[in-house]
Amino acid sequence: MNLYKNLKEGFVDSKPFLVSPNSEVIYSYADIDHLSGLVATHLAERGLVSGDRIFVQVEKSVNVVVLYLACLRSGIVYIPLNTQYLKHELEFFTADARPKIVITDKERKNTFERLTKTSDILILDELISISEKLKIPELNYELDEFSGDAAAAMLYTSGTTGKPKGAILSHKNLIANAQSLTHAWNWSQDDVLLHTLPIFHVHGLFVGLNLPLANGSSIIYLDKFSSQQVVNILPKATVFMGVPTYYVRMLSERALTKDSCKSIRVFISGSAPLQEQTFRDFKKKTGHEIVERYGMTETGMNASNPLQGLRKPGSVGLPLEGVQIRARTDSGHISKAGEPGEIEVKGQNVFAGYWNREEYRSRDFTEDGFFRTGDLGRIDSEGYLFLIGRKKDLIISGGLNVFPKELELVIDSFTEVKESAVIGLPHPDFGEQVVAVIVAEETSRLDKPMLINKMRNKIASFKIPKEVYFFDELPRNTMGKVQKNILRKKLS
Ligand code: MLC
Ligand code: AMP
Repeated sequence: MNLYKNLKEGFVDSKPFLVSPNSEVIYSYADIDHLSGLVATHLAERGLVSGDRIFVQVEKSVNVVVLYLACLRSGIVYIPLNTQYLKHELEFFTADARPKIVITDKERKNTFERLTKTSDILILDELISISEKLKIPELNYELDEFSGDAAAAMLYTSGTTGKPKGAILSHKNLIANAQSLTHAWNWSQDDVLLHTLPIFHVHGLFVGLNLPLANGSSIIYLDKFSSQQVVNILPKATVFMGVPTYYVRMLSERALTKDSCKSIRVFISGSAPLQEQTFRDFKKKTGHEIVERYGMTETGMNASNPLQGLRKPGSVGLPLEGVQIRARTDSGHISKAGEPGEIEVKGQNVFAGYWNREEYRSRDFTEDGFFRTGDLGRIDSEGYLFLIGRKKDLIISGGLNVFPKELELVIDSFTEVKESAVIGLPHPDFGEQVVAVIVAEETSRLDKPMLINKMRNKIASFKIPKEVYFFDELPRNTMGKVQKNILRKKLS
């Protein structure tokens, strides 16, 4: 089994694969197949073999897509990293994953040189241009077969301990997800996806790339999301997908009208809760009901509202083909219809476990093989899943995950701070915003700008608190645990 081989069955050689915003064809399917073959050959000549791990921290470009495909076809484990991650964060990933090669941009080369002495560090654009010079006839490159369980990619997701964990996604997992989504969203060769998401997360990488690839459809490829640009380009596309913040921002564009959305077959939202108000406002303005779906790094996509049939506002829909979803109450039994509980999922899409954490398997999975998601929800009598909260202490800001524990560890390391609590509060643009509550040492003169400044060179900027409050003490329960619900109530 090889995801690339599987995707390739959908390729239509003469068709445009990547298209620029002004409709120029960047790569046809034949081009991308040839070029990714050359890069795979070049990586093999450099000594990379299937199972080797490769770090990729680069700005979004067409070259990253080529690299991703080259890795898939040769079995190299692709590990994308958010471009906002700084040295302090990368230090952990490098030590944990021990990649054979780091692929990065010129500007980041120095950082990695200081972090690792054992990994080769290559500049993406140089790698691609050297590979292009190989001029090896494309048919010389054979596609390898692997076990379906072989790792295709590893994506870091943080945890309640504050330490990130590498979720290993196999070729089988990614194939299963591309197939179930093709079916659920009726994807076809005629589709044109307007792609504006970053490609270092599940959403933009696996949903946004694998689905068009599996179906030979085209992608209008933008380096980043801009509501104005998106609304202008919508008439050239048939599908748009994004996090709820994208839809909130698009709603403020005057050019977003029923007419500008005429060619769109489906708008898809995920990665964070879509407010019912956004769903309704969008329908009023465009005539379209956004299809909300539910996924996560460890599982890919699990559920989606249907294309045909009722799309329930506030619900993330029905289980995708081949995915089982259930809820488990606090007392440990499987929830009845409507009864809230922790969401558990099982299917070919679900990962096998975290990198180097086999000992936690029994905590992460149930005895009968369901993954415990840490999300709280209820399933109604018609099988629709409603997410109602999270068991895990997690903030999702503009579709990006921030784990409070990680920030609390950073803040508490400052000598001016006695203790801290980080919480999420509603935000009109990002859905949730990061807020820090600080108990400062008595003699310290710490204020918000000083704190932010100190955090700036330690953590990615999207994690930096948007608000900071100073308290004399934190509310605690009788067990000594900080009562974040009280803080949330007080500050909202
Ligand atoms: C950027 N900033 C954010 C932020 N994004 N702050 C909080 N939350 C965010 N999401 C900060 C930057 O650090 C910077 O701060 C300032 O905002 C401006 O940066 P920018 O890059 O110009 O921002 P912008 O382009 O407006 O980006 C916002 C965004 C982007 C919403 C377009 O964050 C985005 O594309 N989010 C999508 C993330 C995603 O792909 N999630 C999928 C995860 S997969 P400063 O201080 O430096 O100025 C997953 C599974 C699933 O969850 O189910 O899909
Ligand atoms: P990540 O770890 O980045 O993959 O984020 C996964 C988490 O995002 C899930 O566990 C959910 O908490 C959340 N999520 C994804 N899709 C949705 C959605 N449609 N509504 C609410 N939360 C979502």
